[in-house]
Amino acid sequence: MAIEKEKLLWMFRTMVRIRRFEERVAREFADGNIPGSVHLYIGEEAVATGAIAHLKKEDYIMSTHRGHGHLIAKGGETNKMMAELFAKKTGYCLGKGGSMHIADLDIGMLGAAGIVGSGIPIATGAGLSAVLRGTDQVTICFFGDGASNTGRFHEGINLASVWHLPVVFICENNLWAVSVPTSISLNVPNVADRAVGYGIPGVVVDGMDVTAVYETAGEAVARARNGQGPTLIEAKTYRYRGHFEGDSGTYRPKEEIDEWLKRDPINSYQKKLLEMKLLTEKQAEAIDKEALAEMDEAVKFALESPFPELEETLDNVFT
Ligand SMILES: Cc1ncc(C[n+]2csc(CCOP(=O)(O)OP(=O)(O)O)c2C)c(N)n1
Repeated sequence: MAIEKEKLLWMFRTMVRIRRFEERVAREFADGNIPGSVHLYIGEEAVATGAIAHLKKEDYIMSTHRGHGHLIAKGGETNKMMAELFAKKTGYCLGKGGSMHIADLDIGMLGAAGIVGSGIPIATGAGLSAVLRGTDQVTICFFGDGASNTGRFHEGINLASVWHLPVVFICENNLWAVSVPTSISLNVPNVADRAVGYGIPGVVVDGMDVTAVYETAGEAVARARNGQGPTLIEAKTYRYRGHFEGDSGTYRPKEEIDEWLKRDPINSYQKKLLEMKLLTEKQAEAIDKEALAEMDEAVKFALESPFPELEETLDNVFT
């Protein structure tokens, strides 16, 4: 699949922006500016980027507790996301939701999801709604390897399969669900192997290679848009940080971490673009500088924004 230069550069810029956003969140969390819990996406940037690169604004994504990268790739605002993490009134949920409740319906981002696996049936529902309304909207559903061991995985994918819904299920297999390795939680080599039980295609892709993700997701999105039903993609990837900020991650072998660090999705993609002469070192530096400035601006916006007023505590609280 030939990829246009503009798209190739968008993917580079998007991955850099996600990385710089997450690094800044790590710093602000350590400085005590972010209450609650945050789960960072560093290392997994190629998955959201390569897949969402195929979506239109009106298409949907369903995210997870590790959702900042998904929102950025779908076109979300880093100012509003940072403000939400800082619990400020200008944030996506007016400062009351935090990292795991961010949604942006204007760009089809249906929401992060703190309950593991809960996004899977929601994505199936979004797919059903597109069919009932007669639109060609596609939904991409992101979830982890841990989520693939919940009942919601079976229920959501089975229904999407029997109703041929336009949903692409993408398992971000980073090998660990908190401290539980897939070697003791899965009795098949790949999560994608489970697709056979639903009669849909199951594909494994290198989640550290954004162009590989782009190609695999492209076929799945096209199938979904053409009424051919769902696909289960498993992107093999790795989270560089602990499960959440504050988790030292000592349960993971150092050799394993080192191996995956060598395959950094941004470094390897930058190298590829330089070799293809689609990017110069100078342009790469400029993109990085821009991303750093964007995150400075996001933090400034968050710091300068007010907290919600006490009288607003129960506004927009439904349950
Ligand atoms: C239903 C439910 N059970 C347990 C938890 C606690 N928990 C939060 S994240 C997580 C692991 C999720 O692993 P995975 O789906 O592989 O995603 P990853 O964190 O690796 O991105 C667990 C067990 C939860 N939030 N929801």
